[in-house]
Amino acid sequence: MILDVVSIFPDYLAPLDLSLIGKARRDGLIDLRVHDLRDFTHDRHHSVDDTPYGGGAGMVMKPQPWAEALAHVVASGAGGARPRLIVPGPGGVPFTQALARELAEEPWLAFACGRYEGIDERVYEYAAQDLGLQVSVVSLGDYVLNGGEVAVLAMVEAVARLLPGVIGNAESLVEESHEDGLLEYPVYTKPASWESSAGVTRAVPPVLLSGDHGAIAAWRHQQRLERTAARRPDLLHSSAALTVDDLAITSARPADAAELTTLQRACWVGEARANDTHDIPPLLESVDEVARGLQEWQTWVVRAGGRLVGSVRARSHPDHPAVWQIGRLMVAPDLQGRGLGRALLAHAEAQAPSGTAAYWLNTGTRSERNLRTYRKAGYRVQPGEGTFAGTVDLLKRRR
Ligand code: 6GU
Repeated sequence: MILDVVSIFPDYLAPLDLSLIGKARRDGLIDLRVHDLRDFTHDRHHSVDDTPYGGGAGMVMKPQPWAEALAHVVASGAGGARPRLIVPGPGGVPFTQALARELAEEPWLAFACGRYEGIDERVYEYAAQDLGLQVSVVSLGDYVLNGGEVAVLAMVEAVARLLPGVIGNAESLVEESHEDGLLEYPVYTKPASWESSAGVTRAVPPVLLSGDHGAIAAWRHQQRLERTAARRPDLLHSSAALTVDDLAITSARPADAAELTTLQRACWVGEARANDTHDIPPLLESVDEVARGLQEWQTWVVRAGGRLVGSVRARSHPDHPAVWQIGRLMVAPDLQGRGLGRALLAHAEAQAPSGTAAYWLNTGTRSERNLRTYRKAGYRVQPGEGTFAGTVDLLKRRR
């Protein structure tokens, strides 16, 4: 990968000669070239900045040195190749592991380190329109640095370590914070029992010494969840982090009626499409009607990060008490396919009273996805039309 960095402080990038990144450079995996912006000035004072039009504090970087520097970088490319241009700045899109992975796929990156109040806006237009570069303004986070150099150090390290051969053990790239939406678990090494100078002895969590790999994996997963909840609760809301094991199924409360109404509408739109009708109660019910349903059925809900993401309800059949009716099985559209629906269904079955002989379900004749799920769970479609027009009933014997 080719990396060009333009800065008024080229020495700032010296740390990139160290450690794994320095070795990658020596191994030829990274070709890093640092350019001094002042080499592209033509006045006696090598000035790169001037006062802002429209007034205001600070100085703005002039367009001419930047245009020349970027043109110089682009001219070094063979056969029409162009770098992707990254401009570090607090006003950019967030730099994330996902963006690092994206940038690691690029053959050539150029970084333009701004200082002061920023670079004249026309430089961005020039880079995009005249030089034909894809330009991305990228921020490390919600705080302000004096210039882009420190950000480039961070971004180059995050990107370079993803390149094949830079890190010896590719597995260590996988088991990492931010690779799958959760923070990393705590780690320990020898000695198993360690006494600090103050005379306090601290032991490694016993499970890590147990040799029980299943128990260790479960403990680590739990630690990751607790850590993420404590330090980065925002990450738990992202569906990437969610698995069925992390979610508790609880009884619905009357106050859930409004959210349930929203969720069931979202979930039954697909049913309306598949069955070519809007005449489906869960699609049309008002909040009051959903609230009444909560009185007539036992209803369970699943929340993820405060958000209601799934539900199911059940009751003994009013005329056939040995039949346990299950209905309104729903999972938020963005979280389907993770086993949440199957877990809710199993929960509803497990709540059946002891006299139950069979579980009963009902779904649209053409609701292929539901039918597949229910068949897999052991339900069989009953002959003839179901309890409601355009539906089929399904039954599963209780074992
Ligand atoms: Cl990328 N640059 C500057 N100057 N300040 C920042 C930043 C970048 N990210 C956060 N603050």
